[in-house]
Amino acid sequence: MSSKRGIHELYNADAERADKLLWGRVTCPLTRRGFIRGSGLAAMSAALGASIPFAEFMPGGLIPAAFAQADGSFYIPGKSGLTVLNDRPINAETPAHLLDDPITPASRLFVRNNGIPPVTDDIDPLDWSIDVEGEACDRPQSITLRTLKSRYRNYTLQLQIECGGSGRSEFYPPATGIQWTTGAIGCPEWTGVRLKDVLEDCGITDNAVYVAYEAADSHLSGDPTRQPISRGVPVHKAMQNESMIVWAMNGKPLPPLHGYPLRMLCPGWSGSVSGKWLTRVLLRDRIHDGAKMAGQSYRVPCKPVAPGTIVADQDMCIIESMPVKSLITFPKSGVQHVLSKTFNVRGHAWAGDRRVQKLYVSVDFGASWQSAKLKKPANRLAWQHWSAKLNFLEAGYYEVWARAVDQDGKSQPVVLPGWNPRGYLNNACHRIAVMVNA
Ligand SMILES: Nc1nc2c(c(=O)[nH]1)N[C@H]1C(S)=C(S)[C@@H](COP(=O)(O)O)O[C@H]1N2
Ligand SMILES: [Mo]
Repeated sequence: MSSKRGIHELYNADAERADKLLWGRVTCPLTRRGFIRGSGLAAMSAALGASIPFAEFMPGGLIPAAFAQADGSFYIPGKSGLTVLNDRPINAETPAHLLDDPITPASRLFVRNNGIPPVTDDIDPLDWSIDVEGEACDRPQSITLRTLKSRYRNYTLQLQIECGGSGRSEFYPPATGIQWTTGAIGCPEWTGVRLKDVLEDCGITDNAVYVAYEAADSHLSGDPTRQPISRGVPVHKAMQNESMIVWAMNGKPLPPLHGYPLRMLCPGWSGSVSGKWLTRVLLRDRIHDGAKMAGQSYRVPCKPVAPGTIVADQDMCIIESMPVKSLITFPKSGVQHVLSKTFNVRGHAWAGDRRVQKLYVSVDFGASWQSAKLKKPANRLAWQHWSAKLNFLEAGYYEVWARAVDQDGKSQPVVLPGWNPRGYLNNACHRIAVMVNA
């Protein structure tokens, strides 16, 4: 069902098609010369993290050497092991077993791009500026990264970011959009300033309703008047201590694919509200009406519907907090295990805006559950680590299932949650296969 494919597979099947899908590169049938320009070139540059002076001579149908590993597989520079999804530009997710680190390294954070990222290899990041303005702003200002760093208190927090569509591939009838499995989630450590400190400094007024971002990436159509995405959050979410403007991830400048040099971060909500390559912060006196705010984008039916129902736009409500979820990150699904030994299993759990209260595991397809050890988060809105020791009574095929319950008593569903037209918010239990040998 899934249209997901490793990029190497994509190139093997049809290199020219792969080229076209990923970079919009067209190969001339006579000369075998590839033509890459405009947005495709920008996409490849963004993936490489540098401009390509001799791009006009680059042959078509070749995996750029920087993307090809010694074993013949493909990776996005700095993204070894991620699954590249069949879409343009780069979108990639992380297999569950590669999310085992307590703090997600940059190399293992999923990538979700709605447009073509800006090429930023030549900029001086400290000169990058954002305009803070809008109907609900008394003192509009243009603020450079240099000023952000010095004028406001700096904070470092570990915060989860998850795409609203993570898990989409499991819905039936299928939903259009990137066919994420479980890997559009990560929890790095971020450094920046509180959004609320900036908003207060810029004179946020009582009529403020929404805080939104605009960014430097460009629309896939190439039309400079269109934005790929411009979303936001209600003021109460923007004013939380964990809503930030950040310039660093895990102690290093943001990687180009993750918004270098500045991004907004409103953790716990759909990742789409965390604008990368930030250029403007808008204080709106209404619900923001930027790209991908209206229609069916990042919305679910206000009332549950039967699978396959066509829902009118006015009956769709904006997604806010993500639901309770968990992952089994160790061992990898398909592991072989010796019956006499104890089986150690672990992972993370998170619950959008809320805390995770309990984590249960099952080895009998959910007939019975036992409590796992669950740690506190490093700080509010960071995922929580869990672990359990299990024993099996006889050899055979097992599945280990994990199920988290949040502070409000809401549990992950064992099967799928309510169907919705765009396939958001799938928080079904994660499971792994285990072969127990005598
Ligand atoms: N400017 C801009 N910001 C953006 C996006 C984008 O395409 N452009 N994608 C959004 C979506 S849908 C998600 S899920 C997250 C993904 O963040 P990441 O790529 O750093 O993991 O960024 C969000 N911010
Ligand atoms: Mo997303």
